[in-house]
Amino acid sequence: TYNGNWKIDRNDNYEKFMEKMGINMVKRKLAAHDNLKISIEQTGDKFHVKENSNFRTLELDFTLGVTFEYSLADGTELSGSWAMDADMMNGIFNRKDNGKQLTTTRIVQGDELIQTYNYEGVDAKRIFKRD
Ligand code: MYR
Repeated sequence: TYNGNWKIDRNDNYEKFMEKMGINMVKRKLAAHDNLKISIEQTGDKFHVKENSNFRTLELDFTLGVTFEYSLADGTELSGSWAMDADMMNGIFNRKDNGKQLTTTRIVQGDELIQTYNYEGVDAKRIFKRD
């Protein structure tokens, strides 16, 4: 289950990913140590997510398969949706500014939640532990 409180433990290739996203170096350095915590409450196909980091606090609701809007901490706006594929969440989002696609997955493996990201051929991971 995805339910619970998760805090960032480590990143893999996240700075390169952010660079591909066009995020400047100062912001990348800050974002690599953002102390991100996410809290997930799933009820059927509905999710309530709380996000807390050095940058911001926000809460959002989404339903699997239903398009919603999401803004990154730097203001980049995305539109897309999550789907559930067996035990894995698959997200397909598009940037509103340039139309390019960002894909993301979440899976719980052991005591870790692993989120992957892909943008324009660059992959990254953020790995969370239960908080
Ligand atoms: C959620 O389920 O937490 C909200 C929806 C997440 C949408 C996709 C997030 C992509 C985040 C990419 C971070 C990139 C920073 C350059």
